[in-house]
Amino acid sequence: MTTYAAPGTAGSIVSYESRYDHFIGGEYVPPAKGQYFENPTPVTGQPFTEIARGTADDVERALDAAHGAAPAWGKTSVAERATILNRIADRIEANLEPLAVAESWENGKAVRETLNADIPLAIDHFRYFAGAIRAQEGGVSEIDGDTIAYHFHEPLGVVGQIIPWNFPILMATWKLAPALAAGNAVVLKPAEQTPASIHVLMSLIGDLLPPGVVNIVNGFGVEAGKPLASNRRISKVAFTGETTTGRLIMQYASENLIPVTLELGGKSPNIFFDDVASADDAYYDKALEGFTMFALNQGEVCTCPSRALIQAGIYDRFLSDVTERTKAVKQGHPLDIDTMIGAQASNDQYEKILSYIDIGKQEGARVVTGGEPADLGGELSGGYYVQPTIFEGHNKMRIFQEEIFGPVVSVAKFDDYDDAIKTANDTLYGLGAGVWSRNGNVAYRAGRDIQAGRVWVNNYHAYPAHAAFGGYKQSGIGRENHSMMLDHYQQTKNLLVNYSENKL
Ligand code: TXE
Repeated sequence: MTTYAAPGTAGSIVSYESRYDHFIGGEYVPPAKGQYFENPTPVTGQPFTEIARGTADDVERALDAAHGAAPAWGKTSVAERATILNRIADRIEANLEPLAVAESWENGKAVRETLNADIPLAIDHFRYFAGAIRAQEGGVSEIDGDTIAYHFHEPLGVVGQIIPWNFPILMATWKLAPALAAGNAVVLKPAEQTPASIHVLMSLIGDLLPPGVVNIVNGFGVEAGKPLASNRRISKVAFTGETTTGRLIMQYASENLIPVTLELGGKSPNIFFDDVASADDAYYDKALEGFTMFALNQGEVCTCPSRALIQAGIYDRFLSDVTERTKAVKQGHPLDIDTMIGAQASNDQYEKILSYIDIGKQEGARVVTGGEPADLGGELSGGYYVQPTIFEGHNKMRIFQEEIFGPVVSVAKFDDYDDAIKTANDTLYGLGAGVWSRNGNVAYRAGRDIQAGRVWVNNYHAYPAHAAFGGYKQSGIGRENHSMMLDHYQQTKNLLVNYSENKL
């Protein structure tokens, strides 16, 4: 068994600074108001570093730097930008283990996930957008024999980005890679729960970018996020977070008439049709695994398959098998490579999840397994651990309708195809969904009938860089990943040229 040494202890491959300022114009800048806040690790609940508490003055300073850098950056050749993005990817790859440990320590997630998913996906994302911008072409329309309409892609200029705490480095990457590829300068605000991971990342890649192209302002939502999102000096705002916060971001943006992309909450259905259990084979095993993915990343995923719908014919057997599988999920120290589920990212999130577990019990849902905080003893007693929990109930319950964002799945039975689709779509959200069937026609039709931006068929929780990701309904606006994301960071210049030398 491998256990990485905790940052700050002997043998650790990560050392955090004792304090992180803002990263502005290529250097570390103390907060204008001189205030800092403590950053605890959810692994033990103990503070491990302190962070500059950003305010509007810091945002303005970062915007000054970004505006200073944007014109030159926007004029670099795509080959040059692609080379820089590839260098960033290489630098991250060379530091995969320290970054994985840094993110686990700050967020509480299992290091096997950061090593095998979060950081490799971030590397691939930078490489993908390096390629996508090289491959992008403009358009030419022949209006008549003398007149041509050229369509050029131009950057927006300076963009604002606000990210959450559930995948700090990957969420920063999803925002930064397309924005930089398209030639924009950025001011990014990390979540107040996980800013240090972003600074560990910037300490590794900051020197690869011209000063001012990427600026990081730390701080809280209203104090630092609002002055950024509502600022007249940004040309676009990209946000990932809660749906209610997304509404505010859109209000701010409407004042300045700038575009928004929003990745918001979800309550994703994961549907298992009867034929899943027609044989006891590798496919059935994969489906069981697909169910337990509700606990992946401690359930702190906007596409968490938090509503499992199981067809009546296999209901008892399937629920029994997935319950055994869920009980076998190893919960423990996030830096132990065998750990499958670690700590919730913050005390607030821990309390929120436990309150939803209480709500589920009060609503009359049956706890099939879990349903309690997990006390792992020793130094982990101060951390934020929750048992993977399966509830059985019905889709009108709050635990089926509201985003819990924890390792909690609510299970209901369905009779036939129409019943499954009706229940799946009976939600405010439309971010992700899963469909499990050996019958290609059923799987295809269900995939088309579910109102969600991403439907996984016979798999779940895969996030390749070249597959579009985003929400229907109240799960958001716009898409991330895929080359179509470049559209959200560019504007089209149309040059309408008449080459005739004759009089009009
Ligand atoms: O989200 P917020 P929180 C959901 C999840 C979670 C809940 C609350 O259900 O339990 O949201 O999490 C910044 N102007 N998701 O409170 O507040 C904030 O500082 C500008 C789903 O963390 O939306 C942080 O950087 N910015 C989600 C970011 O917004 C503001 C991931 C997200 O914080 C702001 C995270 C304001 N007025 C939570 N208020 C997903 N879709 O994956 C806050 N912020």
